[in-house]
Amino acid sequence: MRAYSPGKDNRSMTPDNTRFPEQLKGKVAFSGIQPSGIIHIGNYLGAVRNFVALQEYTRGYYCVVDLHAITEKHNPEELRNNILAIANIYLAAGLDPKRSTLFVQSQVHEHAELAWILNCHSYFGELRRMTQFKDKAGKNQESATVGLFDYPVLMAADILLYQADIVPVGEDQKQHVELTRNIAERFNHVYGDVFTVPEPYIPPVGARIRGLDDPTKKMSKSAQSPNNYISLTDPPDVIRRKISRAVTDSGSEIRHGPDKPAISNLLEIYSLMADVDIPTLEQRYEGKGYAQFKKDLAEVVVERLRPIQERYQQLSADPAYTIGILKEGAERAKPVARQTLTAVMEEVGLFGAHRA
Ligand code: AQP
Repeated sequence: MRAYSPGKDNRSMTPDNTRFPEQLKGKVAFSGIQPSGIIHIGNYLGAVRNFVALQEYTRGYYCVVDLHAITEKHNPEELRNNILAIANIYLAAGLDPKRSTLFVQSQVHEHAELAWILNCHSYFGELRRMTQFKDKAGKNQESATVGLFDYPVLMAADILLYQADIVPVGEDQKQHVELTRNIAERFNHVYGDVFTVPEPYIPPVGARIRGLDDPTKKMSKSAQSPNNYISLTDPPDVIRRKISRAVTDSGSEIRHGPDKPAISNLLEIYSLMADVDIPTLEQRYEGKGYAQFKKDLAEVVVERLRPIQERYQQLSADPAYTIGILKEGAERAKPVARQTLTAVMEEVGLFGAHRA
Protein backbone atom coordinates (compact mmCIF):
# COMPACT_ATOMS: atom_id res chain seq x y z
CA MET A 1 0.00 0.00 0.00
CA ARG A 2 1.27 3.48 -0.82
CA ALA A 3 2.21 5.77 2.03
CA TYR A 4 -0.15 8.58 2.88
CA SER A 5 0.74 11.70 0.93
CA PRO A 6 -1.03 14.91 1.87
CA GLY A 7 0.83 16.81 -0.83
CA LYS A 8 -0.96 14.91 -3.59
CA ASP A 9 -3.33 16.91 -5.73
CA ASN A 10 -6.44 15.52 -4.13
CA ARG A 11 -9.04 18.09 -3.19
CA SER A 12 -8.63 18.78 0.43
CA MET A 13 -11.71 18.33 2.62
CA THR A 14 -9.92 19.16 5.84
CA PRO A 15 -6.70 20.88 4.84
CA ASP A 16 -5.77 21.80 8.42
CA ASN A 17 -3.99 19.55 10.92
CA THR A 18 -2.40 17.18 8.40
CA ARG A 19 1.30 16.51 8.73
CA PHE A 20 3.82 15.28 6.26
CA PRO A 21 5.10 11.87 7.27
CA GLU A 22 8.71 13.16 7.59
CA GLN A 23 7.55 15.31 10.49
CA LEU A 24 6.08 12.26 12.16
CA LYS A 25 9.26 10.20 12.43
CA GLY A 26 9.63 8.71 15.92
CA LYS A 27 6.25 9.97 17.15
CA VAL A 28 3.76 7.83 19.02
CA ALA A 29 0.41 7.17 17.30
CA PHE A 30 -2.68 5.79 19.03
CA SER A 31 -6.08 4.96 17.62
CA GLY A 32 -8.90 2.50 18.08
CA ILE A 33 -12.04 1.15 16.51
CA GLN A 34 -15.07 0.00 18.45
CA PRO A 35 -16.24 -3.53 17.67
CA SER A 36 -19.84 -2.45 17.10
CA GLY A 37 -19.93 -4.20 13.72
CA ILE A 38 -17.71 -5.00 10.77
CA ILE A 39 -15.53 -2.16 9.51
CA HIS A 40 -16.87 -0.36 6.46
CA ILE A 41 -14.93 1.45 3.75
CA GLY A 42 -15.43 4.74 5.62
CA ASN A 43 -13.54 3.37 8.65
CA TYR A 44 -10.95 1.92 6.29
CA LEU A 45 -10.36 5.07 4.21
CA GLY A 46 -10.70 7.51 7.11
CA ALA A 47 -8.70 5.55 9.67
CA VAL A 48 -7.26 2.05 9.12
CA ARG A 49 -5.51 2.91 5.84
CA ASN A 50 -3.65 5.65 7.69
CA PHE A 51 -2.77 3.38 10.61
CA VAL A 52 -1.02 1.15 8.08
CA ALA A 53 0.74 4.02 6.27
CA LEU A 54 1.88 5.56 9.56
CA GLN A 55 3.70 2.37 10.55
CA GLU A 56 6.58 3.55 8.38
CA TYR A 57 7.14 6.56 10.59
CA THR A 58 5.60 6.17 14.02
CA ARG A 59 5.40 3.84 17.00
CA GLY A 60 1.78 2.78 16.79
CA TYR A 61 -0.69 1.48 19.35
CA TYR A 62 -3.88 0.23 17.67
CA CYS A 63 -6.63 -0.95 19.91
CA VAL A 64 -9.96 -2.73 19.57
CA VAL A 65 -11.89 -0.52 21.96
CA ASP A 66 -14.42 -3.02 23.27
CA LEU A 67 -15.34 -0.99 26.38
CA HIS A 68 -16.71 1.65 23.99
CA ALA A 69 -18.93 -0.94 22.31
CA ILE A 70 -21.04 -1.54 25.44
CA THR A 71 -22.15 2.08 25.79
CA GLU A 72 -25.29 1.16 23.83
CA LYS A 73 -27.39 -2.01 23.79
CA HIS A 74 -25.36 -4.90 22.47
CA ASN A 75 -25.40 -8.64 22.02
CA PRO A 76 -22.53 -10.27 24.02
CA GLU A 77 -22.06 -13.10 21.52
CA GLU A 78 -21.85 -10.64 18.61
CA LEU A 79 -19.47 -8.45 20.58
CA ARG A 80 -17.10 -11.38 21.19
CA ASN A 81 -17.12 -12.17 17.46
CA ASN A 82 -16.70 -8.54 16.42
CA ILE A 83 -13.64 -8.07 18.64
CA LEU A 84 -11.75 -10.79 16.80
CA ALA A 85 -13.17 -9.63 13.45
CA ILE A 86 -11.81 -6.09 13.94
CA ALA A 87 -8.43 -7.49 15.01
CA ASN A 88 -8.40 -9.70 11.90
CA ILE A 89 -9.20 -6.70 9.72
CA TYR A 90 -6.36 -4.72 11.29
CA LEU A 91 -4.01 -7.57 10.39
CA ALA A 92 -5.52 -8.21 6.95
CA ALA A 93 -5.32 -4.51 6.05
CA GLY A 94 -1.59 -4.53 6.76
CA LEU A 95 -0.98 -3.70 10.41
CA ASP A 96 2.19 -5.56 11.30
CA PRO A 97 2.20 -6.82 14.92
CA LYS A 98 6.01 -6.62 14.96
CA ARG A 99 5.95 -2.90 14.21
CA SER A 100 2.68 -1.88 15.87
CA THR A 101 1.15 -2.90 19.18
CA LEU A 102 -2.28 -4.42 18.52
CA PHE A 103 -4.45 -5.14 21.54
CA VAL A 104 -7.92 -5.15 23.05
CA GLN A 105 -8.80 -2.33 25.43
CA SER A 106 -10.43 -4.48 28.14
CA GLN A 107 -7.24 -6.57 28.44
CA VAL A 108 -5.42 -3.49 29.78
CA HIS A 109 -7.47 -2.39 32.80
CA GLU A 110 -5.48 0.86 33.15
CA HIS A 111 -7.84 2.35 30.50
CA ALA A 112 -10.85 2.13 32.81
CA GLU A 113 -8.84 3.30 35.84
CA LEU A 114 -7.47 6.38 34.11
CA ALA A 115 -10.93 7.14 32.70
CA TRP A 116 -12.28 7.41 36.26
CA ILE A 117 -9.53 9.83 37.29
CA LEU A 118 -10.08 11.90 34.14
CA ASN A 119 -13.84 11.89 34.84
CA CYS A 120 -13.01 13.79 37.99
CA HIS A 121 -11.20 16.39 35.86
CA SER A 122 -13.82 16.72 33.10
CA TYR A 123 -16.86 18.95 33.09
CA PHE A 124 -20.46 17.97 32.53
CA GLY A 125 -20.88 21.09 30.36
CA GLU A 126 -18.08 20.19 27.95
CA LEU A 127 -19.31 16.60 27.53
CA ARG A 128 -22.85 17.83 26.90
CA ARG A 129 -21.52 19.73 23.87
CA MET A 130 -20.20 16.59 22.12
CA THR A 131 -22.07 16.20 18.84
CA GLN A 132 -21.65 12.42 18.73
CA PHE A 133 -23.52 12.10 22.03
CA LYS A 134 -26.27 14.37 20.75
CA ASP A 135 -26.50 12.37 17.48
CA LYS A 136 -26.47 8.97 19.15
CA ALA A 137 -28.76 9.80 22.07
CA GLY A 138 -31.10 11.79 19.82
CA LYS A 139 -34.32 12.69 21.60
CA ASN A 140 -33.75 9.99 24.23
CA GLN A 141 -31.06 11.70 26.30
CA GLU A 142 -32.89 10.85 29.54
CA SER A 143 -32.52 7.14 28.84
CA ALA A 144 -29.06 7.27 27.23
CA THR A 145 -26.46 5.45 29.33
CA VAL A 146 -23.95 7.37 31.42
CA GLY A 147 -21.36 5.34 29.46
CA LEU A 148 -22.49 6.85 26.16
CA PHE A 149 -22.25 10.34 27.70
CA ASP A 150 -18.83 9.53 29.15
CA TYR A 151 -17.45 7.84 26.00
CA PRO A 152 -15.13 10.79 25.13
CA VAL A 153 -13.43 10.65 28.55
CA LEU A 154 -12.65 6.96 28.13
CA MET A 155 -11.31 7.84 24.68
CA ALA A 156 -9.12 10.54 26.27
CA ALA A 157 -7.78 7.92 28.72
CA ASP A 158 -7.02 5.53 25.81
CA ILE A 159 -4.94 8.16 24.06
CA LEU A 160 -3.21 9.76 27.05
CA LEU A 161 -2.09 6.45 28.60
CA TYR A 162 0.35 5.96 25.71
CA GLN A 163 1.55 9.59 25.64
CA ALA A 164 0.42 9.66 22.00
CA ASP A 165 1.61 12.54 19.82
CA ILE A 166 -0.92 11.89 17.08
CA VAL A 167 -4.31 10.28 16.78
CA PRO A 168 -5.22 9.13 13.26
CA VAL A 169 -9.02 9.41 13.01
CA GLY A 170 -11.82 10.41 10.68
CA GLU A 171 -13.45 13.83 10.83
CA ASP A 172 -16.22 12.69 13.21
CA GLN A 173 -13.69 12.06 15.99
CA LYS A 174 -11.99 15.46 15.73
CA GLN A 175 -14.13 16.97 18.48
CA HIS A 176 -13.26 14.09 20.84
CA VAL A 177 -9.53 14.56 20.20
CA GLU A 178 -9.95 18.27 20.92
CA LEU A 179 -11.63 17.38 24.21
CA THR A 180 -8.71 15.03 24.98
CA ARG A 181 -6.33 17.95 24.42
CA ASN A 182 -8.37 20.16 26.77
CA ILE A 183 -8.42 17.51 29.50
CA ALA A 184 -4.65 16.89 29.12
CA GLU A 185 -3.84 20.61 29.23
CA ARG A 186 -6.07 21.14 32.27
CA PHE A 187 -4.47 18.21 34.08
CA ASN A 188 -0.94 19.34 33.20
CA HIS A 189 -1.75 22.86 34.39
CA VAL A 190 -2.74 21.58 37.84
CA TYR A 191 -0.20 18.76 38.35
CA GLY A 192 2.74 19.48 36.03
CA ASP A 193 3.56 17.95 32.66
CA VAL A 194 2.14 14.46 33.05
CA PHE A 195 0.54 14.02 29.63
CA THR A 196 1.68 14.58 26.05
CA VAL A 197 -0.96 16.77 24.41
CA PRO A 198 -1.93 14.88 21.23
CA GLU A 199 -2.95 16.18 17.83
CA PRO A 200 -5.56 14.69 15.52
CA TYR A 201 -4.25 13.30 12.23
CA ILE A 202 -7.06 13.62 9.74
CA PRO A 203 -6.63 12.73 6.06
CA PRO A 204 -7.29 15.53 3.53
CA VAL A 205 -9.59 13.24 1.53
CA GLY A 206 -11.65 10.39 3.00
CA ALA A 207 -12.08 11.85 6.49
CA ARG A 208 -15.84 11.74 6.12
CA ILE A 209 -17.09 9.11 3.70
CA ARG A 210 -20.84 9.51 3.40
CA GLY A 211 -23.61 6.94 3.33
CA LEU A 212 -24.29 5.46 -0.11
CA ASP A 213 -28.01 5.79 0.56
CA ASP A 214 -27.78 9.28 2.06
CA PRO A 215 -24.79 11.49 1.22
CA THR A 216 -25.85 14.10 3.78
CA LYS A 217 -24.79 11.72 6.60
CA LYS A 218 -21.57 9.84 7.31
CA MET A 219 -21.26 6.17 6.45
CA SER A 220 -21.88 4.31 9.70
CA LYS A 221 -21.64 0.71 10.95
CA SER A 222 -24.82 1.08 12.92
CA ALA A 223 -26.82 2.62 10.04
CA GLN A 224 -30.37 1.32 9.68
CA SER A 225 -29.86 -0.01 6.15
CA PRO A 226 -26.92 -2.15 4.96
CA ASN A 227 -27.15 -0.14 1.72
CA ASN A 228 -25.62 2.74 3.68
CA TYR A 229 -22.17 1.13 3.74
CA ILE A 230 -19.81 -1.27 2.04
CA SER A 231 -18.46 -3.60 4.66
CA LEU A 232 -14.87 -4.74 4.25
CA THR A 233 -16.17 -8.30 4.15
CA ASP A 234 -18.96 -7.76 1.58
CA PRO A 235 -18.59 -10.24 -1.31
CA PRO A 236 -18.01 -8.79 -4.82
CA ASP A 237 -21.64 -9.18 -5.97
CA VAL A 238 -22.88 -7.33 -2.87
CA ILE A 239 -20.35 -4.52 -3.47
CA ARG A 240 -21.50 -4.23 -7.11
CA ARG A 241 -25.15 -4.17 -6.09
CA LYS A 242 -24.67 -1.56 -3.36
CA ILE A 243 -22.69 0.75 -5.65
CA SER A 244 -25.19 0.38 -8.50
CA ARG A 245 -27.95 1.38 -6.05
CA ALA A 246 -26.00 4.29 -4.52
CA VAL A 247 -27.89 7.57 -4.57
CA THR A 248 -26.75 10.02 -7.27
CA ASP A 249 -27.28 13.75 -7.82
CA SER A 250 -29.44 15.44 -10.43
CA GLY A 251 -27.72 15.91 -13.81
CA SER A 252 -25.27 13.42 -15.28
CA GLU A 253 -21.90 15.15 -14.86
CA ILE A 254 -19.14 13.36 -12.93
CA ARG A 255 -17.83 16.32 -10.99
CA HIS A 256 -16.69 17.03 -7.41
CA GLY A 257 -18.42 19.95 -5.73
CA PRO A 258 -20.76 21.04 -2.93
CA ASP A 259 -23.76 20.91 -5.29
CA LYS A 260 -22.98 17.22 -5.99
CA PRO A 261 -22.67 15.52 -2.59
CA ALA A 262 -23.43 11.99 -3.84
CA ILE A 263 -21.03 11.99 -6.80
CA SER A 264 -18.38 13.82 -4.77
CA ASN A 265 -18.57 11.02 -2.20
CA LEU A 266 -18.24 8.32 -4.89
CA LEU A 267 -15.34 10.25 -6.48
CA GLU A 268 -13.54 10.37 -3.14
CA ILE A 269 -14.00 6.63 -2.65
CA TYR A 270 -12.77 5.99 -6.21
CA SER A 271 -9.79 8.33 -5.78
CA LEU A 272 -8.59 6.67 -2.57
CA MET A 273 -9.29 3.10 -3.64
CA ALA A 274 -7.52 3.53 -7.02
CA ASP A 275 -4.82 6.03 -5.91
CA VAL A 276 -5.87 8.42 -8.69
CA ASP A 277 -6.55 12.08 -7.94
CA ILE A 278 -10.03 13.55 -8.35
CA PRO A 279 -9.29 15.98 -11.26
CA THR A 280 -7.89 13.03 -13.27
CA LEU A 281 -11.07 11.06 -12.61
CA GLU A 282 -13.26 14.02 -13.58
CA GLN A 283 -11.37 14.22 -16.89
CA ARG A 284 -11.55 10.46 -17.45
CA TYR A 285 -15.34 10.46 -17.04
CA GLU A 286 -16.12 13.64 -18.96
CA GLY A 287 -19.15 12.97 -21.17
CA LYS A 288 -19.69 9.50 -19.64
CA GLY A 289 -22.77 8.74 -17.56
CA TYR A 290 -23.24 7.58 -13.99
CA ALA A 291 -23.77 3.95 -15.05
CA GLN A 292 -20.26 3.50 -16.50
CA PHE A 293 -18.70 5.41 -13.59
CA LYS A 294 -20.44 3.24 -11.00
CA LYS A 295 -19.57 0.04 -12.86
CA ASP A 296 -15.87 0.97 -12.89
CA LEU A 297 -15.96 2.13 -9.28
CA ALA A 298 -17.43 -1.22 -8.19
CA GLU A 299 -14.55 -3.08 -9.89
CA VAL A 300 -11.97 -0.77 -8.29
CA VAL A 301 -13.44 -1.41 -4.83
CA VAL A 302 -13.72 -5.17 -5.43
CA GLU A 303 -10.07 -5.37 -6.54
CA ARG A 304 -8.77 -3.17 -3.72
CA LEU A 305 -10.57 -5.24 -1.10
CA ARG A 306 -9.77 -8.63 -2.66
CA PRO A 307 -6.35 -9.21 -0.97
CA ILE A 308 -7.66 -7.86 2.34
CA GLN A 309 -10.62 -10.23 2.17
CA GLU A 310 -8.46 -13.21 1.28
CA ARG A 311 -6.15 -12.58 4.22
CA TYR A 312 -9.17 -11.95 6.47
CA GLN A 313 -10.61 -15.37 5.54
CA GLN A 314 -7.31 -17.08 6.39
CA LEU A 315 -7.09 -15.30 9.73
CA SER A 316 -10.71 -16.05 10.59
CA ALA A 317 -10.01 -19.76 10.15
CA ASP A 318 -7.30 -19.63 12.83
CA PRO A 319 -8.59 -17.60 15.82
CA ALA A 320 -5.79 -18.88 18.08
CA TYR A 321 -3.25 -16.96 15.98
CA THR A 322 -5.02 -13.62 16.42
CA ILE A 323 -5.76 -14.26 20.11
CA GLY A 324 -2.00 -14.83 20.57
CA ILE A 325 -1.14 -11.57 18.78
CA LEU A 326 -3.61 -9.66 20.96
CA LYS A 327 -2.23 -11.23 24.14
CA GLU A 328 1.32 -10.23 23.18
CA GLY A 329 0.06 -6.75 22.26
CA ALA A 330 -1.62 -6.34 25.66
CA GLU A 331 1.61 -7.48 27.37
CA ARG A 332 3.53 -4.78 25.46
CA ALA A 333 0.90 -2.09 26.07
CA LYS A 334 0.47 -2.75 29.79
CA PRO A 335 3.83 -1.48 31.14
CA VAL A 336 3.48 1.73 29.13
CA ALA A 337 -0.06 2.25 30.39
CA ARG A 338 0.97 1.37 33.95
CA GLN A 339 3.82 3.89 33.91
CA THR A 340 1.47 6.72 32.94
CA LEU A 341 -1.22 5.64 35.40
CA THR A 342 1.29 5.42 38.26
CA ALA A 343 2.56 8.93 37.48
CA VAL A 344 -1.02 10.21 37.42
CA MET A 345 -1.88 8.51 40.72
CA GLU A 346 1.23 9.93 42.36
CA GLU A 347 0.42 13.45 41.22
CA VAL A 348 -3.22 13.19 42.26
CA GLY A 349 -2.32 11.68 45.66
CA LEU A 350 -3.88 8.25 45.23
CA PHE A 351 -2.49 5.36 47.24
CA GLY A 352 -2.75 3.01 44.25
CA ALA A 353 0.55 4.48 43.02
CA HIS A 354 2.26 2.27 45.64
CA ARG A 355 0.94 -1.05 44.46
CA ALA A 356 3.26 -3.61 42.91
N1 AQP B 1 -17.82 7.64 7.40
C1 AQP B 1 -16.59 7.73 7.81
N2 AQP B 1 -15.62 8.26 7.01
C2 AQP B 1 -14.32 8.33 7.42
N3 AQP B 1 -13.91 7.89 8.64
C3 AQP B 1 -14.83 7.34 9.46
N4 AQP B 1 -14.77 6.81 10.69
C4 AQP B 1 -15.99 6.41 11.08
N5 AQP B 1 -16.88 6.64 10.11
C5 AQP B 1 -16.20 7.23 9.09
C6 AQP B 1 -13.54 6.70 11.46
O1 AQP B 1 -13.33 5.30 11.71
C7 AQP B 1 -12.69 5.15 12.98
C8 AQP B 1 -13.41 4.12 13.81
O2 AQP B 1 -14.66 4.58 14.23
P1 AQP B 1 -15.43 3.85 15.41
O3 AQP B 1 -15.94 2.56 14.99
O4 AQP B 1 -14.61 3.77 16.62
O5 AQP B 1 -16.61 4.79 15.72
P2 AQP B 1 -17.46 5.70 14.81
O6 AQP B 1 -16.68 6.90 14.45
O7 AQP B 1 -18.71 5.94 15.59
O8 AQP B 1 -17.72 4.81 13.49
P3 AQP B 1 -19.08 4.26 12.90
O9 AQP B 1 -18.81 3.47 11.72
O10 AQP B 1 -20.06 5.38 12.73
O11 AQP B 1 -19.58 3.28 14.02
P4 AQP B 1 -20.92 3.29 14.81
O12 AQP B 1 -22.00 3.31 13.77
O13 AQP B 1 -20.86 2.04 15.61
O14 AQP B 1 -20.92 4.52 15.66
C9 AQP B 1 -12.66 6.54 13.64
O15 AQP B 1 -11.37 7.09 13.44
C10 AQP B 1 -13.67 7.31 12.84
O16 AQP B 1 -13.38 8.70 12.81
